[in-house]
Amino acid sequence: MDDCIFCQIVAGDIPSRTVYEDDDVLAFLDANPLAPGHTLVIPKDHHETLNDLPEDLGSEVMAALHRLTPAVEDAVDAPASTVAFNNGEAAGQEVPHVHGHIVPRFEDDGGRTIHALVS
Ligand code: IU
Repeated sequence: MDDCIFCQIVAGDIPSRTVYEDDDVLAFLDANPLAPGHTLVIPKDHHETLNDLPEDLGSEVMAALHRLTPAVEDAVDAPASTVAFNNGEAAGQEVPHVHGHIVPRFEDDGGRTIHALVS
């Protein structure tokens, strides 16, 4: 989709800091991180929400989240992370291209919850 910012990142038209890439999935650092290492994991193909995502591609995204979550935690020495999708505009999804958040969490980060992802 020409006007989708994440599709433009996939195409390389907008720079991002790539964390991981394969044929179907891209992971990159969030431009406005809630914590050091805040990473977004997206399917390269444009799908607006999880509801629109073919199951096999959803499995690819989940597999990447599964592999990347401990790697991101290790990279920033975080003991935990919040892993979440805002799924649809009313749920706080601002970019209409499916993306999972990996937000590293720390003992002293104020006990923020998943609601921190909803703007
Ligand atoms: P949300 O779940 O749709 O609310 O999250 C969108 C995220 O995309 C949010 O954390 C933004 O900081 C992030 N983001 C980005 O990394 N690069 C961009 O160019 C834009 C948004 I626009």
